Amino acid sequence: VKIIIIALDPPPNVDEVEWIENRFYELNGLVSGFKIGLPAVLKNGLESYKRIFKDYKGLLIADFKLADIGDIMSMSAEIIKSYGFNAMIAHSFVGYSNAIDKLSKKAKDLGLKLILVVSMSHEGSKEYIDGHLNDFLQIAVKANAWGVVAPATRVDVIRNVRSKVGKDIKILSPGVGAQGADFGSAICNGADYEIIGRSITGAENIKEKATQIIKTIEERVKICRGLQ
Ligand code: BMP
Repeated sequence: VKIIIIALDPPPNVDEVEWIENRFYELNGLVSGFKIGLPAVLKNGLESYKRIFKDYKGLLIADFKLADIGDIMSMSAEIIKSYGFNAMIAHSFVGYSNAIDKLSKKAKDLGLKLILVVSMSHEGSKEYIDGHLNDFLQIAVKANAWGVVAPATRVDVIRNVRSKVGKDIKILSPGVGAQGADFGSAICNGADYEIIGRSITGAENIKEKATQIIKTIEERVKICRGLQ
């Protein structure tokens, strides 16, 4: 079972396209999918990524964290689709009416998976975002979201999300590795996927590092699920 999604965020001072292409070829058979964020596209646009990911059958997530009125997010969704993505991430704090409702309908029409941020992995998530977790989860359920993002750095939040959304919504969880949470901790607490960036993409031997981390996760999950 593939359980990780690679966050492709090229560091400064590299050729973004080459950096991504190299990591895609190294990792593509090992992982569930890839997530592309703003650092990858702000300089060079999306054109080259369309070529790199052409024919890729895994998850290809556009992580531009859309947060706008519904009509404008829907325009972005059309462009996201046209570049070959099959999933996109939006913030839920914009609310349902004339925002996520429209985006959700557009996602359905386009065949794009909609993933909503309901909590975040950094400290500041506790300042405002986490106080609205229940509201955001209601939006995710109403919008028929394919998935939600919840933090590996606070596994109590993942447990809470899982207890409220049931099994139907995927939980994608960043925060393991570079941000300090243990590999496997998110899945052990109810997440479906761990999103991993720098601890794999910054390694000297990317493939070896990914293989090692996946093994660590699998072993930890076996133990926490009581299969060993
Ligand atoms: P890393 O493993 O390098 O910390 O990468 C985590 C990835 O997850 C980054 O692409 C970041 O944008 C994303 N992310 C996050 O870290 N926390 C969140 O709450 C939501 C995210 O999308």
